[in-house]
Amino acid sequence: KSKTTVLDDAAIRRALTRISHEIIEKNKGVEDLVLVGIKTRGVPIAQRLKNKIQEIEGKDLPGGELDITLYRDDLTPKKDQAEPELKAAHIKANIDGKKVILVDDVLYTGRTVRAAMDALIDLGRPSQVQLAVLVDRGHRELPIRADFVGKNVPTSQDEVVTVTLSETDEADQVTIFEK
Ligand code: 3GP
Ligand code: 5GP
Ligand code: MG
Repeated sequence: KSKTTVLDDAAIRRALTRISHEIIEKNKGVEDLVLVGIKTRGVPIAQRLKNKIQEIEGKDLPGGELDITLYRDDLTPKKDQAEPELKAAHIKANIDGKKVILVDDVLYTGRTVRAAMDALIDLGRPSQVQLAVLVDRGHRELPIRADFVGKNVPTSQDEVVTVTLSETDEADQVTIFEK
């Protein structure tokens, strides 16, 4: 099947550099920001943003990670659909009154982000939650949008977006192919 590259390593680097500048601009600095990556590939993306922001502003932001997994709700067997649920949260920073930036690789239905926001609100009371994603592939099922987007990639439901990163895979690349 044919695979199309939508972002190569240079394009990913440039997109994350731009998003770092946008985060700093939107927040008029980096005061009270906390970067939280959603596993698996949101975590290295959050780390790269953290490193870039450190380079630009000279400040080391607190970080954290959320593990959201697909959870089969046995209470509603009729609609056999997996709903994302929190598996684990590792956020050392106190998020009360902080501006939390959630980071993920792909934004699709929005259900993962909804579960992530639920988890955050259980952990404290952030003053704001923002969302940064490398790819927005559309098809939202909830009223969720990203504040920072690496690339909007219009897709059909039959297409799959593959994100590989040097930290977890062999190379930095975003490709799209038909299922
Ligand atoms: P990630 O944990 O690094 O984000 O969802 C589990 C993994 O499968 C994800 O990796 C994601 O990259 C990949 N994936 C590829 N296509 C899909 C898809 O259509 N839906 C979901 N939920 N994950 C997908
Ligand atoms: P959502 O909950 O918005 O439907 O999906 C978001 C999560 O599922 C992201 O963490 C992402 O990793 C994964 N995901 C959904 N669709 C895709 C896709 O087409 N490609 C990849 N790589 N991940 C996807
Ligand atoms: Mg992901």
